[in-house]
Amino acid sequence: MTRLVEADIADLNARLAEYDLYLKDVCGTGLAGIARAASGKTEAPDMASRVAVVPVTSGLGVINGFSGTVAAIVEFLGCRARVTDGTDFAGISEAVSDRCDVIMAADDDTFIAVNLKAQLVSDNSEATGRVYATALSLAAGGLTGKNVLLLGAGPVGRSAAAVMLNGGAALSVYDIDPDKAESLRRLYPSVRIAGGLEEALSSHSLLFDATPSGEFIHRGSVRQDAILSAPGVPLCLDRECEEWMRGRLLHDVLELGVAAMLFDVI
Ligand code: 2YC
Repeated sequence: MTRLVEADIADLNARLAEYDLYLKDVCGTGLAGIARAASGKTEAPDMASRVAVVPVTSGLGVINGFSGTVAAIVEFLGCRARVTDGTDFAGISEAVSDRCDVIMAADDDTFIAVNLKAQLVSDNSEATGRVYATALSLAAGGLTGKNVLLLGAGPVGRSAAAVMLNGGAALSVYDIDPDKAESLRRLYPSVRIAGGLEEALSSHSLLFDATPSGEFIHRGSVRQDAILSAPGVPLCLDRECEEWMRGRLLHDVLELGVAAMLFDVI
């Protein structure tokens, strides 16, 4: 996953309610509903769970606003959340002393949610692929027998592929690294490898972008009826195409992934 910068999440908290309504419009349910569907759980989530978000200073260090934004998303979803005063292991110690149920924390490579009591863990890349595939399925009225084009066969794309194939999709994959596309096909032999990007885009109305490339898809390349589920950061569409696809585009930089991680572990 691409490393966020402060500007990516600056006004995210203020837009949560509006984004939730947008998701309800596109998918028929909002952030919590999509995340609960993606968790595959039938029993009710424990909304009394208390969540601690622990800032991590390793590697490139803390991203201003990251922990606070994660906590705000968790609170929007209905659980109590706080950012620990301490960072790293001091923060973990504080979370346990405060009897928090769930710890959420991210270093440069891995972002996890851990339920200490239930001994459950959720990884952001796996959860993000799964929740965005669930959102595409909800927006499309199911994927059974439908052709879907997956752009990007990395960790998020691989997780999404599992869900979409399990949902009955006929999946084609395009990756600028042919070895990555080929390794996905070895994992899932029914997957077809798309030859060229433009031809693949013009022949698919269900699209999934899990690439870290930005603004490489333009309005002329996308079908009128296309729906795009795009966890990839930055967004794969140029500005004009993004506007044109409003109402048929699922994209954010943290919200759906954090929601999925929470409902995976509570
Ligand atoms: O503030 C902190 O605690 C930092 N250690 C957080 C670093 C997060 C790095 N990862 C990312 O920016 C992206 C996120 C979308 C989640 C996964 N990768």
